[in-house]
Parts: sequence; C-alpha cells; structure tokens
Amino acid sequence: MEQTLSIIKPDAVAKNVIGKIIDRFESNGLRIAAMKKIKLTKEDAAKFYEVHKERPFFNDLCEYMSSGPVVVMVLEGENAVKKNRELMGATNPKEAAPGTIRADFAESIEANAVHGSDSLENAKKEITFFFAGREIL
Ligand code: IDP
Repeated sequence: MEQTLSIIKPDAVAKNVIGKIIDRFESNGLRIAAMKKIKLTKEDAAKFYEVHKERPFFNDLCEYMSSGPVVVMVLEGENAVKKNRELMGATNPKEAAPGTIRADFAESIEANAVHGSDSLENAKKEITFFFAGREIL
C-alpha cells in the first residue's frame, strides 16, 4: 500500500468537476484517505513548488495556484504514486493520452487540472505539508 498527494487545481474546481475527477481515482482502485478544500496563499504555493523556483514559469504558477480554491487529497492504494500519475496524463494536456484527467479536464500546460506527487519520497513530504497525521484515515 502506498499513499500519494493529489491536488485538484483551481481551474478544475472552478469548472465544477471535483466529483468527476474523484470518480477517476475511486474507479481505478485508489481510496481517499484524507481530503479538504482550501485556498492557498501565494506564499503557500511558493513553498509547495519550491523545487521549481528557478523555472521561468514559477511566479505565474504560484499566482495561478493561489487564484482560487483547491481540493487536496491523500490517495491510497497499490502503486498509488504511479497509478495516480497514469490517471493524470502528461503535464501538457495536448500531449496527454486520451481518457486521462488532463486530456479531459485541463485548460493549458499551466492550468492542468491536477497535481500528483512524482515519487514516494516527495509524496511523504507533500502529504506532511498539507495534513496532520490524525486527518489521514
Ligand atoms: P507535473 O505537474 O506533471 O509533475 P511539473 O514539471 O512538475 O509537472 O510542473 C509543475 C506544474 O508547473 C505543472 O503541473 C504546471 O501546472 C506547471 N508548468 C509546468 N511546465 C510549465 C510550462 O512550461 N509553462 C507553464 N506552467 C508550467
């Protein structure tokens, strides 16, 4: 059993497709172990995406991630990190495989509907960033 962090990003929350995205996870063997809707500050977003701070899109990304509410979740299941990444599809929705969350719901390479941890090590860090142990069930 693995746990991974998922975020439904502001564009998808604004489009009212939270339930449709969660259905992709539940229908594919992932269970929601924790979930909350929150609005990040720009500082929260900068801390979360610190690894990208040298990238040219960093400031825009932090503006976007703090532009509206997000839904953060801990997903649990066998190979949860890899499975979530497969369900999400490629970063750029134009390159995302048909039937993936990003192919179906993302607006652009930046406003791309979902975040998912890219390794088990990062999943642990990202889960701790958002959730206390007692919130993960
Ligand atoms: P990932 O979310 O698929 O793991 P990363 O390369 O880790 O992709 O990038 C983090 C986030 O930064 C992306 O999900 C997207 O929102 C944004 N991003 C990535 N590349 C670009 C870009 O070239 N322009 C604008 N935003 C980008």
